[in-house]
Amino acid sequence: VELESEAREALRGNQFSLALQPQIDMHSGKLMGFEALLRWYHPKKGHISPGDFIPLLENTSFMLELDYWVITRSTHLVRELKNSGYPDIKVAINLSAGQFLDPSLPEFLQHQIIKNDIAPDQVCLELTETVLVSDIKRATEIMQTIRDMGCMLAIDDFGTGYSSLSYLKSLPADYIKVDRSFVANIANSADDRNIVHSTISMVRNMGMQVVAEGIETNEQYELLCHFDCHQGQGYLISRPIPEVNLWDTLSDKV
Ligand code: G
Ligand code: G
Ligand code: MN
Ligand code: NA
Repeated sequence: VELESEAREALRGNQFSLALQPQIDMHSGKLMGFEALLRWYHPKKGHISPGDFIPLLENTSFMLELDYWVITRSTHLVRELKNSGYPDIKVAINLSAGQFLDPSLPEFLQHQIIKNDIAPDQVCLELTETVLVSDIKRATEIMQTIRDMGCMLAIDDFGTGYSSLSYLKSLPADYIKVDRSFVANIANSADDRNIVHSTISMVRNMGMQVVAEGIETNEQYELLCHFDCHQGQGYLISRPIPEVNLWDTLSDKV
């Protein structure tokens, strides 16, 4: 409760920002988009990790407000990228369970897309398996609504939850993000290598694409390429880039 009022204060005081982690096409190396990651810089406590504050805010009314701020900020960033000569870059936004089930989400998203004059498929929403299993029927309906608008959907942290393969088959998703705990061990664990390889084949056969998370070594990158993984992100490619440094980084790299 104390954290909630502190976080409200922080949003008003501009203590929240985004860090953008590049997502690339594994084969060409081309920059496809960025995952937007929330950052809180507290004037006294310094950086507070989302892993620490998001779970604590998750059941507060403020979490929704913060989530909508992330959407507003991320869609505006896509507009700024278009203005700066990067017309096709996508942004991937992490959604909390509360926001995904919030009835005003589709309309809010639609409004931001129109306001910024960006293409709906430049916005990808990342959902975790926990969000989905809470109410799979309702979740599937909302996913369908969002996809009908033309936005993209990704299943985040894939493999860490309890989802079954039959449920994967019925989900209207575009991307499956293989959790970094599997990627971390593909070079030294035959089991994890097999899991990742067969997940990629299966997802591909279902008409979806795989994004590998947490790529840290060349060996991991090469294995994933060899398995025909579509996209990847991780420290090897780039750490999340603070929004204020994004423009310098882009002009250096592209
Ligand atoms: O950036 P970092 O690795 O510290 O993120 C930790 C966790 O916080 C990750 O699971 C990530 O998905 C989550 N996260 C980061 N940014 C956001 C956000 O804007 N909204 C939500 N709901 N979760 C986020
Ligand atoms: O749960 P989610 O996948 O949204 O979490 C993303 C988090 O993972 C971000 O907070 C980011 O800082 C972190 N991350 C991104 N790339 C890597 C990586 O290569 N290695 C590790 N250990 N963490 C990463
Ligand atoms: Mn994510
Ligand atoms: Na993840």
